[in-house]
Amino acid sequence: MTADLFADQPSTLPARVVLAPGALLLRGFASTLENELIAALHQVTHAAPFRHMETPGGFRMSVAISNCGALGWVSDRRGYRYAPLDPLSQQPWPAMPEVFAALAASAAAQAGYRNFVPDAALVNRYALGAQVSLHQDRNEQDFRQPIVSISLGLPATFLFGGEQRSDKTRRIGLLHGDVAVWGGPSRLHYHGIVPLKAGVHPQLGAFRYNITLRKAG
Ligand code: MD6
Ligand code: FE
Repeated sequence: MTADLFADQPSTLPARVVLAPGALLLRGFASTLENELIAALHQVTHAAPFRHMETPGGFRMSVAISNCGALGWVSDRRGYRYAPLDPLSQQPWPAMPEVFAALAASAAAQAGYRNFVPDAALVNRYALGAQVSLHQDRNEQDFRQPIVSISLGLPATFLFGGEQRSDKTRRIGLLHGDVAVWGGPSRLHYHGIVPLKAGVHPQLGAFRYNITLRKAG
């Protein structure tokens, strides 16, 4: 039956999902660029290897991170912030690959945010069990600027809440090639990622990667 043949195809999911006013999920928006994105991801993380940062509270983050662009998001006992140098190498972060910036600008435009020019791309790597607990993204200078988030590799469940940590959360599956654009009235909404389930992705193995692009400075 036709319905069964196509039941697992992303094309049966809605192409655009409004998560909240200002927050839009573009299903498969990165799919045609997957090879370029994966090559750029490997290039960046070869130059600035994944590492587990320490939280201000002294915990080791389960997600491994890297960055590229003029600014990189870092965490240590002093807090969360953007820094121009990789604390491991004391060198500038690798340049932002053109494919990251171009995809981010085009996704942002789809959601109505024009002229988005990211200066920071945080690369997250999730292994089995890695998670990000509910948080707000508030280390950037200008909350009028959106955030663009690209999902690659294994699927994950995204939690999306409201302005208060205690607000009810919605669960959304994020798949390889999905792009979320996030800003405006929901820019400071709480969100997180539930612990990654086991799996093997044909190109990316046992991991989920997320590239989050921002105009941080
Ligand atoms: C992740 N993402 O998808 C974690 N933050 O791995 C985030 O924390 C996030 O996807 C702000 C906007 C979009 C995001
Ligand atoms: Fe976030």
